[in-house]
Amino acid sequence: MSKTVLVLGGDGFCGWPTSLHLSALGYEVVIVDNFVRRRIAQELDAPSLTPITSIDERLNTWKEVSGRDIDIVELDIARDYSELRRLLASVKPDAIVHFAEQRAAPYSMRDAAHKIYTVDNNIGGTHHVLAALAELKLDAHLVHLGTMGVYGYESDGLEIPEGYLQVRVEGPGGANLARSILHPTKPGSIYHLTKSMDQLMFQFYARNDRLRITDLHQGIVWGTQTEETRRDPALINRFDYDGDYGTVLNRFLMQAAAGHPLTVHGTGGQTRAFIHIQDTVRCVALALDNPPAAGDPVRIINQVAETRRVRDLAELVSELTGAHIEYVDNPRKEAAENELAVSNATLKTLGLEPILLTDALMSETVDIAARFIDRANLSTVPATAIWSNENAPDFSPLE
Ligand code: NAD
Ligand code: USQ
Repeated sequence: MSKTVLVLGGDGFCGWPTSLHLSALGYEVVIVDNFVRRRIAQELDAPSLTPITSIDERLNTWKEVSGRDIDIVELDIARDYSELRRLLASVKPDAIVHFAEQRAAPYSMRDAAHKIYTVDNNIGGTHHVLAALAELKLDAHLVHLGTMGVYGYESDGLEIPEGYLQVRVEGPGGANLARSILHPTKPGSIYHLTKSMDQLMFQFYARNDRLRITDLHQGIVWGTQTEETRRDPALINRFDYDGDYGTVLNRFLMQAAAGHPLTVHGTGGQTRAFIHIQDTVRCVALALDNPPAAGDPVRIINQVAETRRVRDLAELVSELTGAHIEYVDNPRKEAAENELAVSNATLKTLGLEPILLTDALMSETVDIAARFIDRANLSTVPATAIWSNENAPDFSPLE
């Protein structure tokens, strides 16, 4: 019998292609989304560069090309606990993939209203899912999308392990005691802070209620299309390029297509982890296939293909496209230069052969950006959210 999976946030950049991939693999997929990402795009005046269709058109097209149904439930998981509980009680999913959080670090740092929204939405939503699973005594495997950025960025080159740190501490009478602790976090934005807080909730519910939880600590996702979203123009994935939601490599590729200089923050010495969207969907499927047992600690997996330095990425894109590089003031508070080494042993053991950055794949993304460049609002390209409290406007754009 096929398994049922709820995809929370299944209309978003990672959630949509994952929903299609899981449906293609034979899962019965139910998307849960409140479409806040589409409203935030309006707030920022920065719609997806690609012309994404309505959720109904997306799902009807998928039915036409694959013969498979995906259900949609419009629900705010952070604000409507009783509806979420009712849904879980009636669907009784085998698994839940949780993408439904506010995921842009700059957006989370705009002002107090955006900080509060990000914390309420992300912590509230995650906790509602956990509380409902515990209350209903459902044995669904929860796969959450976390982030590499919870650990902060040091310069000593220590390899970041998968979630836990084995430490030895001095105990009573000078005894040398071993402990396995959650790797300490050092979040660099309110958004990353919410991912650090998610981790403690997962640890509590895995221990107290024996929930089966996998937390995928993902790097920066790049690219747009996957095997399934390429099957029809109406299935196209979203492409964010603005100063809040655009992530660095996709921004550079879009900027190259627009004839805009590549906006390197500071010296571009920040080293970050990257993964292509095609691998995101594969990794989620691998995680679903390999759940922890009830009573196990949270399974933490680094979902990363490779690490790169921002100025090196800019140089690669510049060589490929001829784009000019501009070093701009860094609006963030982050180390000017850092090293980053990350273990991705688990996913490799599970069979992932990570897609690495190639000219061909970068060119595909530049081509997509070029095709839709007339849709871009270039005034939204500069990153305007600054990591300080000065001049914060007093309004809540989401009301
Ligand atoms: P996204 O903003 O494109 O998608 C998130 C989706 O969740 C949107 O469709 C939004 O409408 C929905 N959503 C948000 N709050 C909700 C709520 N309260 N109730 C119901 N639906 C809600 O983001 P994304 O890029 O697809 O990221 C998905 C997840 O993956 C996030 O948790 C993010 O932290 C994580 N992640 C993303 C990246 C990346 O580079 N995009 C990297 C690492 C981790
Ligand atoms: N940067 C530039 N120029 C730009 C944009 C960004 O130099 O035009 C720099 C930033 O200063 C930063 C780095 O590039 O040092 C990465 O920025 P980003 O916006 O690509 O990534 P980040 O804010 O870390 O967030 C993104 C996703 C988030 C996810 C995270 C994974 O938006 O949801 O959790 O990547 S990670 O970085 O591993 O934590």
